Amino acid sequence: MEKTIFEKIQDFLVSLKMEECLTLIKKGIKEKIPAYEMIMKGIYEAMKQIGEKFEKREYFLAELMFASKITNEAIELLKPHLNTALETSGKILIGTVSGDMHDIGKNIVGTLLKTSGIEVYDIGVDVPIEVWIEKIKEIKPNIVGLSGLMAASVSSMRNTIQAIEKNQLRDKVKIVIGGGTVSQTVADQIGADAYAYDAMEGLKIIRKLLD
Ligand code: B12
Repeated sequence: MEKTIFEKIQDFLVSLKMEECLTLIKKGIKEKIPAYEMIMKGIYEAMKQIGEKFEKREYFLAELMFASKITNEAIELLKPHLNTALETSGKILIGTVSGDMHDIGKNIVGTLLKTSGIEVYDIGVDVPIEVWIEKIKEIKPNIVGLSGLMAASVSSMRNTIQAIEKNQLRDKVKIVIGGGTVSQTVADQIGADAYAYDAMEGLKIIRKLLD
């Protein structure tokens, strides 16, 4: 059986064939394959496989960095083709916590939320606690989304939430966490309101919190 376009995107991305991967995505766009599906069934699945290769020491940092370059370029190509809701329904401040530079997952979540009508303020990676506080005061988001992929990010998340409490901002925002090393248990332990396993679940949870 011939492989689906999503499987082909996965194959090109996992084998780090940048030009082939981006050309296929452009073809998918032309053929009106839903952009969101190309992200979730193609890119997201490929990044999981790349993560496994890193764990098995088949891939090293150079390969990971190149894969993230391809991923970010692919998402830029797909962004304009994600359906966008017309009305905005709330604001989220999203970023990767202090000490952590991983941003592919956060970027996917941000893109998906944007297309569903949520105003997204992405403050980047390795965000210091003071910046979270300053931005919460300035933007007054309904939701704060903390992303973190490393074991050390759990304590960064906890410290960020404690600072939000200390600054008397905790009752003004709902806090959602996501990323490889976190879970519902972690969310309960560090005082977040919710945990999301992936972008789609994040969207559902955030929509519920905004109701
Ligand atoms: C790509 C990658 C990198 C790239 C990152 C590029 C980039 N621009 O992001 C590079 C090469 C730079 C990198 C660097 C490092 N990495 Co790295 N990296 C990865 C890898 C392979 C994939 C991560 C990824 O992008 N996944 C794909 C995305 C789509 O998935 P995701 O992030 O989980 O996001 C989804 C959900 O979690 C959720 N989500 C995520 N955030 C949020 C937020 C909210 C609010 C919500 C609702 C949902 C949500 O939705 C997303 C979409 O569905 C992982 C392995 C893995 N299995 O995860 C290691 C991994 C995270 N890295 C790891 C390590 C150790 C490092 C380095 C320290 C390596 C080194 N020795 O230098 C450095 C860290 C630098 C730093 N200070 O951050 C470890 C962490 C181990 C640990 N438990 O602490 C991992 C787990 C690999 C491993 N098994 O050892 N890495």
